Amino acid sequence: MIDNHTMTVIASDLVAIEPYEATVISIGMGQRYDIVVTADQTDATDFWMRAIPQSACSENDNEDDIRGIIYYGDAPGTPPTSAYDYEDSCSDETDNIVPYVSKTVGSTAGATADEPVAVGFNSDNLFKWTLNSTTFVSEWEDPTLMKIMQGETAFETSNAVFLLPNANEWVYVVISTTLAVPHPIHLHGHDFYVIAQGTGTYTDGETTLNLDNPPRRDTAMLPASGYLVLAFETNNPGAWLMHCHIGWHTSEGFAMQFVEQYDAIAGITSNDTLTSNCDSWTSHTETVGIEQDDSGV
Ligand SMILES: [Cu+2]
Repeated sequence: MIDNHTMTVIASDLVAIEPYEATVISIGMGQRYDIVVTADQTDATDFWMRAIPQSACSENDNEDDIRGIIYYGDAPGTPPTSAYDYEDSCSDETDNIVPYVSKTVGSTAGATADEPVAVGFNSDNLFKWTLNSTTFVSEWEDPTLMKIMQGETAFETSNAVFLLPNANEWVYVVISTTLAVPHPIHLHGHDFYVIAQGTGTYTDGETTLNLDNPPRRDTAMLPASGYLVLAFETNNPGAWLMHCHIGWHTSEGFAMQFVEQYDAIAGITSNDTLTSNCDSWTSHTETVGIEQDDSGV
């Protein structure tokens, strides 16, 4: 928020939306908003811009002091302004977001990924997150794209691969949790459609899906003790990671990957670039002595 100013929000995660006015925006980790602010105030020349960690989903010893100064004129002074009221929740802006270019989601999915979230200790007594019972571990020395380029089709369970072989069909991803912890869910390779999001239990065929121009973005909140249903169309071949955007959750295995249109990937991937990137990484890890001691993401 910027004291005394109203923001016009024009894009969420770089997707243009019907502009809306806001004094406060709830931003989940990994989310981005584009805003327009008009410098039209006459009561003061210095204003606090505030980032306030919401206590419902974070802990921060400095929560009142994450601030900057917006000033009119040549030099900043100490702002006399005070903050807008806000609701301390971990909610998303979903209800405000209407993409400018309207798109409709297919009413039937060619594939559905059911991904319940859980947490616990693994056989090595390490604290791990799981999606559909799997804790993700990447193989730095043999990454998914490399396997695909070499024609390998058998992935380790811990690679947490969900295969989407068919082009141009709709995929629904149902992510749910019974734990009272919200998670910002981020997907690479697509602007996904947020077709359902709420607290409680998602029930196939009963929970209402919003297929008519829903928010389209790449990070959305899985509410605490709730569900998030995403959709995307398999129109972008690749190996795409989906993960929680809380860093230590990802480190603890909260990730999976979609291998989309396996047969089309090799034809659009430069083996030289991939090999040289991987070689550089391998020699860097050896030179610096980096050990992979977590999921590797
Ligand atoms: Cu998380």
